[in-house]
Amino acid sequence: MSAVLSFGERTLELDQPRIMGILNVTPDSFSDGGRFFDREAAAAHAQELVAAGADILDVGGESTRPGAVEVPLQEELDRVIPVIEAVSELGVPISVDTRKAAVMRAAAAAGAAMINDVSALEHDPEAEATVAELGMPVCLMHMQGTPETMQDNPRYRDVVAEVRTYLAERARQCAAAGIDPANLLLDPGIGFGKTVAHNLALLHHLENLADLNYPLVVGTSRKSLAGKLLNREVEQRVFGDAAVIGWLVSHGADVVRVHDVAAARDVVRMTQALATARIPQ
Ligand code: 7PM
Repeated sequence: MSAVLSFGERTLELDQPRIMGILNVTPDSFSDGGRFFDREAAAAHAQELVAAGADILDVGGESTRPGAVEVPLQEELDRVIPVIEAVSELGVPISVDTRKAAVMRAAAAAGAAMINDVSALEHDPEAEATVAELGMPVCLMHMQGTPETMQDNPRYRDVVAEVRTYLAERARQCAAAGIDPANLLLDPGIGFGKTVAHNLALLHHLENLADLNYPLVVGTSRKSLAGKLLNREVEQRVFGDAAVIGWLVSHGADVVRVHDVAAARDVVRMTQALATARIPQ
């Protein structure tokens, strides 16, 4: 039996790999010099992602790229809340990528239906209780260190075992804090305090994480994995990323978090057709 995510009256069955489209809310896409993201531009981009086959839209106003410093609360609110309001009527659940409880609350009030926290609800001491109260699905992601310094010298004794143990433990703690286990999704956090070798090991052993029996989210889109392995600039990573998505969905990923939704949709369909093929009678 496949898991089902429930977003208020809407549900999303994870009977096939689902696509989480990343909605751009970066400061360089701000029209007025940096404070308020252009609602029209966001809505247009969101519509494209949905038309291309996105099952969930992920809106994040906090850059967690390596070296990034924390965004002040008000600035993060100014970035994401107008965008969530503008896109929450598209018929697709909206996830908010944030580590702050106040942003989670405001995003939910603006129409968000899911929380995506790269700190697995550890950054803000109020986050666990907030998510328990909101009663929404939440993605718990593994990260070693903090975005500012995480890529300086990532080290593990056994990256697969450590990420697995961490995610299992966070799931247990979140359930103890009152979050319905049916609302938990797990994510190995590709690129978050990990070298290319660490990322490859996690992807190679993805089944190890899939068998924790929570829906598994994985995001590799445009990350330095394909960048370093193939020596490609950000805009030239589509084929590398497509290969990774094929691997992910044939090794237990339930949700792939991507920028290029149309490419991901095709890869998911082809991989599913291959994985479920039978000899015709
Ligand atoms: C700049 C560089 C901005 C990198 C943003 C990023 C993940 C995530 C991100 C992930 C989940 C990106 C990252 N990555 N949430 N948020 N899983 N659940 O490449 O892998 O989008 S931010």
